[in-house]
Parts: sequence; structure tokens; C-alpha cells
Amino acid sequence: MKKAAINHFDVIVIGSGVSGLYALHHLREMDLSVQVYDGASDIGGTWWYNRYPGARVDGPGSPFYCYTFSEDLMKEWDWKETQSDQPAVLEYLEHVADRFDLRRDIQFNTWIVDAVYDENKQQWTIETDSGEYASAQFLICAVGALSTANRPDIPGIHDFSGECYHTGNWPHETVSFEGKRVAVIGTGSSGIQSVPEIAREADHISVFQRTPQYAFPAGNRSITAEEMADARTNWEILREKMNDNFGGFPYDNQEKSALDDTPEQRTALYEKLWQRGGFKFFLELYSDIATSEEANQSLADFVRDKIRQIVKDPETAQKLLPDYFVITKRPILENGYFEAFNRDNVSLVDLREDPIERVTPTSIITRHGEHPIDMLVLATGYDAISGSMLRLNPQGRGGVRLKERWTDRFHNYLGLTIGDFPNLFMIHGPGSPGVFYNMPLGAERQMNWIGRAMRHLKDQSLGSMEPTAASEEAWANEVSALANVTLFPRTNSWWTGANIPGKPRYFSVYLGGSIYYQRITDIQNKDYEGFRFEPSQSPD
Ligand code: NA7
Repeated sequence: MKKAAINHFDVIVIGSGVSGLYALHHLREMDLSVQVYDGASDIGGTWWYNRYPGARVDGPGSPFYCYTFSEDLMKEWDWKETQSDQPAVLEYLEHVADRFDLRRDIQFNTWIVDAVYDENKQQWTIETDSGEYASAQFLICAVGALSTANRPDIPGIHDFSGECYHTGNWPHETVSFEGKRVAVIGTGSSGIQSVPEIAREADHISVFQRTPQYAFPAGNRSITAEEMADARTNWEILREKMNDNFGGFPYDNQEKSALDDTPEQRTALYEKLWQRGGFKFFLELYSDIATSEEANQSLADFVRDKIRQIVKDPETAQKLLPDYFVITKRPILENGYFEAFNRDNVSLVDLREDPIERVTPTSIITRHGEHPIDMLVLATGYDAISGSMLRLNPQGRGGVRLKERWTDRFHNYLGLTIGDFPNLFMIHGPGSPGVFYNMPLGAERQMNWIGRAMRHLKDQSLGSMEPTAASEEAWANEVSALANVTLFPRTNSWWTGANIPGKPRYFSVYLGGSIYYQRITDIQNKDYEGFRFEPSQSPD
């Protein structure tokens, strides 16, 4: 990397989504100089890009999908619905950016094309797509766990002459489906959220399904003024509960096994949760749905029955029946997805029996026929969790590139740091609870850990920190040991990397929730066990 005159900061943050915004705020509070870069024209990250019809929070939702660092913020913000839609979440993040005056340290429309560590100076230098350089002792990668789009490599797809959109990079202008024949490829959360919305407007919609999915009623509803008032009054208690809960939400961890109940009792519980809907379905379930095949089967059968009951055409219903362990792919919340197949203008193409062969300028050709279309919606997901780090592909100690280190697995320690990449920190990286945890709260807790580590370096006149190879290996074993207790690794999903050809195939999320935060704090308290430090080379 050639060096022109460059600006120097204490910290450079890449990304101004949920994690990057908090990182900036926290680092400022620590009196550090910070520069944030974002390729988009405004804040929001994944919530800035994901504007497809029907995009909503599909976790436990509002009012607890939020930052917790400021009580005032909690007190002044009114959430309207339990499953907030994308505009509502973005509005909240914009409010946070305004309230804490964050934008003045964020350079938008700036893509970071390279990041290189200088061992002598103990600092990172980044290069932007406009040829600017900047350096900092610390580099924080808040690059998003679901932000590198997976675009299917279907023969002829680039020759398609109609409109073509990936759900994770949806246009800001209104997209009209009126009078159009639309193809949606992909039936994950994005496809399942968008199909009923598109179906209301389009002339016809063909859903191209590779894997049938379990989807649960979103149960979206308005949040009452009483509920908001209650959340505010009890905020301290709720916050504590969020910190103790497995997923970072103020609910009780479940301890009862499905096998302790009779089949009738199980069905009664599933029915009650189904009728209420929402992500709380999974939080109030039995404790062993993800670990016991028998428990899992009982819920899977229940959902398959529901699909058969909702979808009127038995042949279509049959094709929609999932056959993997329920909840071992990211659970999906739906708003009328299965009902949509009862409409005359919605049809299903089962790619397992009728795979796509190619795309022409005006159609999709499958083994058994041609599907003329005007618009192609790619709801094909992401190179999740590790993809955005690999796209950045930083260069660490000895000139090593991340792509060279992350060939067989995503080597890291605590999901926060990587050996040979000193002073680089990830938020929601592989090896952290990331996508299995309330992400704004997780970002805060990970960033607080990182801030404390930075303070430690400064106080001790240390120049760099990075994990040892042994601690990375031990961490990898811990991540895998937790995952292997569950059924998750046995299903092809973006959690296991199976959706991306050639990606290392293993479950890279730390399944520990609140235990994780205790673990990383303990390590910090035990003099940073597993890390090695270098003294500072700089005169001050
Ligand atoms: P997902 O959950 O990864 O879903 C992607 C879907 O696209 C899924 O049904 C895939 O089938 C399908 N897919 C991917 N590639 C292809 C090709 N080449 N051909 C046909 N079908 C394909 O991504 P989402 O955006 O829906 O959701 C991501 C997360 O964002 C979500 O969990 C929320 O937390 C927010 P597969 O199942 O792999 O067979």
C-alpha cells in the first residue's frame, strides 16, 4: 500500500450499522479519536440496505430490540409494533445518530478497499475506494453478520433484461410490482416476508423453493401505551434480565423437557404459542427442542400439520413441507406466507424436483418448463457471519491475508480477535454469539469488552494485543463442543456455511448467550489469559 499524507486516529471503525454506531459512541465517551467509514450514504448498515417489502424484525422484537446503554434513550423512544418494520428500525437508529451527534465522525459513501497492519508502527492503515488513507492503533470491524449478499451463479442470470433485485440491496426508489410477473428465488426469512407483500400487487408471483421451511406466525401487533410505560418503569429490572437471558431478552430461560409432557400437553403448548405468535414462541418452548431428536420431531410434526391445514391445494402443501430438524435453520416469522399459496396469482416451483437450468433475458428455464417473468427477486441470503470480514480481507502480521488464515475455519479467539491480526477487533464475528443474541445489546457488550482492552493497552503502555494460536484452538474447540450438543450442525444452513459453495462447513456461532459474556469478562479479569502483548513502540 503506498502512503500519502494520512490522517491518524486512535480508532478506525468500519461500518455504521447497529454495532458501528455504538462503537463510535462508546469510544468517544472514552475520549478517543475515532473515524467511522461506511459505504452507504447514511447510517443503518443492514437496516439501511434491507428495504424489501415486508422487511421486519424477526427476533423477539420491540421494545427490547434496542440499545440499553442510555436510559434516556429508552424513555424517550416509542416503539409502535412488536415486530417493527424496517422503516421503524431505521428511524430509531437515525434518532440515535442525531441524539448523540454521531454523523460528524462518519464518512459515508466510502468503501474500505484495504486494511494493512504495520508491525513496526503497531498500527492499521486503511485505504478507501477514493484513494484516501488513514491510520489508527485500533481497527474495529463492525461489518455486519448479514451484509455480504449471496448472488446465485445461475447460467444466463446476467443476461436477464427485466428488473433484478437482491433483497439485501433493495432500491431506495419505490419498486412497483403492478401488472408484473415476478419470480422470487429463495424461501428464507427475506423471501417468506416478501412473498405475501409482492403477491398483493403483482400480476403473478412464482416462488422458487430449494428447501421448504418451517415458518411461524409473526403475531405482529401494536405495542400499547401501557406496555411501553411498563417497560420504562421496570427498565432496570428488565435490563438485568436481558443480560442474564440466553438470547439477551427479558424472558425466563426454559428448563422443562418436551418429553416430560404427554403428546396432548405438548400440542396444547404449541397451539397456544402458535396462536400468540412472535419469536417468543421459541423462548417459551421446551428446553430440548434443539438437542433431542424426539422433542424436535414433536414440534416439526405440529408445524407440518399447520402447513397442511393452511394451504388448500394438497399438492402445493406437500411441496411446502419441511423435512429437516425444526429450528436448525434460522427460525422464520411469517405474515401470511402459507396463505399466499391459496391465491390464484401465486405458484410454487419445487427446485428439488424441477431445478433451475438457466435464466434467459425474459424467463427462468427449469428442467420441466419455462417461466416467463418481468422481474427477478433474489432472496438468496448472505455469505453470513464471516463473509464481510473475508471481503475486507485485511493484511496482518508478516503480510498474511485473512483469506489465507481462514481457509479451513474462521480462526479467532472469543469471537473478537484473530491471531496475526493485532489490535483488530470484530463485533458479531464468527466465534461470538452474534446472530444468536439480541444484536444491539450484543454489540454493546462486545464493544464494552473491546474498550476495556484498549484502555488496558493504553494504561500499561502496551502497543498491541493478539491471541495465541493455542487460545484460538481452545476457543474453536469450545465453540464446536457447544454446537455439537445440539442438532444445529446436522442441518445445511447459513449458520453452518452450507449455503455458500466452498465455505468451511461448521457451526461458527458461540452458543452460550449470557455464559459467553461471563466467559469473556472472566478472561479479561484474569489478566487477558490467552493473549499476548507487545510493549508500545511509540515514544509517548
Ligand atoms: P437465507 O435464510 O439464507 O435464505 C436464502 C434462501 O435462498 C434459502 O431458501 C436458500 O435455499 C435459497 N437459495 C440460496 N441460493 C440459492 C440458489 N442458488 N438457488 C435456489 N435457492 C437458493 O437468507 P434470508 O435473506 O432469507 O435471511 C437471512 C437472515 O436475514 C434471516 O435469518 C434474518 O435474520 C434476516 P436453501 O435453504 O439454502 O436450500
